Amino acid sequence: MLTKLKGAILLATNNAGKLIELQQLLSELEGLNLLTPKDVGINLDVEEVGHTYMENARLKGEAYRDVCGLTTLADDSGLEVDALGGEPGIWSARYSNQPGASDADRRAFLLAKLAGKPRPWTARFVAWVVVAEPGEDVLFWEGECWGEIIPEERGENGFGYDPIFFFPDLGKTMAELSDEEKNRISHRGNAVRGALPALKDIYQK
Ligand code: ITT
Repeated sequence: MLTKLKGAILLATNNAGKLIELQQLLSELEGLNLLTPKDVGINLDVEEVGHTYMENARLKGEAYRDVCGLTTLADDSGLEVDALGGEPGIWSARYSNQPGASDADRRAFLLAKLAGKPRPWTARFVAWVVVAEPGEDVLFWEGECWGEIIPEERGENGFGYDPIFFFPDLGKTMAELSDEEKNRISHRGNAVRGALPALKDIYQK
């Protein structure tokens, strides 16, 4: 159901793939102006020094909120592979042995670590979404989805580890899903759907 809302929310991410997904997931809040860091002229590189997704999501949400003075939504997320004891986890964006690594480099690094380990390589994606409103306590939601890592890349959509994250029930990787299909089952989709009622409350005040 569409809800007419007035106001603006800053989507505090430098990750273009995440940004597109957040824009789609929040589009049901009709009338809400979804702003990017570029729209408000902010270029922040928040140091992710937290020990949990929750802490890092809070660091990002509060930093952007404090600079722009707008209600801000941030996401901290990652991939956890059971055979690697939950790695890369909060290090997912930095999982590599080379500076300036790309998403493809990180996927190759992960697969090299898994080589020789018995399959299936079960894994989950996790997302923590925060909403940081000026003058209010920060609100949090968590979302997850389960699948397995496969050794060959499949699909062109999405970003990050999507081409090697496989859903056995669907017979597809995350990168073989359309944006809508991914959002319906993804960790980020699940977390953002949790946040929608609170966002409606905030903007209907
Ligand atoms: P921001 O902090 O600016 O939002 P980031 O990419 O650095 O961007 P994170 O610190 O939360 O964000 O790192 C999340 C990483 O986890 C991301 O860079 C991907 O490598 C991986 N990841 C998270 N969600 C994913 C998804 O939906 N599909 C594929 N990989 C994902």
